[in-house]
Amino acid sequence: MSELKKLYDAILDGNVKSAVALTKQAIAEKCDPAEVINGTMIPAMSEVGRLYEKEEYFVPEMLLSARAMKSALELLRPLLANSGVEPTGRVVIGTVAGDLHDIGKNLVVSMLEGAGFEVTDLGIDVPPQRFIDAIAEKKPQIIGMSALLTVTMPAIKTTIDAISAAGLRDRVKIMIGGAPVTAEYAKQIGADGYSVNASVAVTVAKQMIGLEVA
Ligand code: B1M
Repeated sequence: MSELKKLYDAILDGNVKSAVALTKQAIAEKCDPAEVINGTMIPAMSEVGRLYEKEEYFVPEMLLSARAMKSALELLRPLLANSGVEPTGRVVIGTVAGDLHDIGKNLVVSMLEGAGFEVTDLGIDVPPQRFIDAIAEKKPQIIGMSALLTVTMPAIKTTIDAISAAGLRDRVKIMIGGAPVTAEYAKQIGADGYSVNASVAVTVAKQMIGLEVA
């Protein structure tokens, strides 16, 4: 499909309307959904991440691109499920108990989905038991936790301790993030990794499951 470059640009520009129209066209033309995602959409989101790291894009641009990516992905996801394409990896993510902030976490979700991860988003104010139940149910390789308040940061440790007490700690890698969180804090409370932003989260997640990082 000659319009794939336009789809790439639509995601880069955060143009939801164009991204949806072009994806519908690709589906109508029977393009391979995996090829559209891997060859066009993921590279577009990688470019968004690169521009963000170079400070040429900022959070608003990243949010718009993430929204365009998500809208296009929603159209392709049912086709992918039927074509037997394996996800890059599985992640269960949530904002910890007591914390209602989800803008950053949602960006992390979109970037991970953009990189081909299957993400289960538990939402906000997630108690430890829901993470534990999701490990049993979804069998993720990675648990992601977000906290935006200094008063909710300890809930990350409480959740890690609860996962350990449930005997599930060795089944998952744990990545944490959020404005007050640091790499040092991650080490201190026994998380496996920390990410400063949504684009680095993809790199950290890939490293956690032993994938090569470009
Ligand atoms: Co609140 N809030 N807020 N707030 N809020 C902050 C965080 C605050 C710093 C504002 C301030 O005082 N300057 C302050 C926290 C102070 C502190 O504890 N150190 C604060 C406060 C105090 C509060 C309330 C207590 C206010 C009140 O009611 N008195 C209250 C608490 C509610 C609760 O959670 N229980 C509250 C409420 C709210 C709103 C509901 C109004 C709203 C949230 C809406 C929503 O999320 N749907 C809100 C907002 C919008 C903010 C600010 C303004 C913006 C947060 C944001 O979305 N940033 C924020 C001030 C600020 O940060 N400048 C503030 C943009 C987002 C893209 O960045 O979330 O950092 P961020 O995510 C980044 C990285 O951190 C990282 O990647 C993301 C993308 O690059 N990341 C991860 C995040 N999670 C990750 C997980 C990972 C990896 C990376 O792996 C799993």
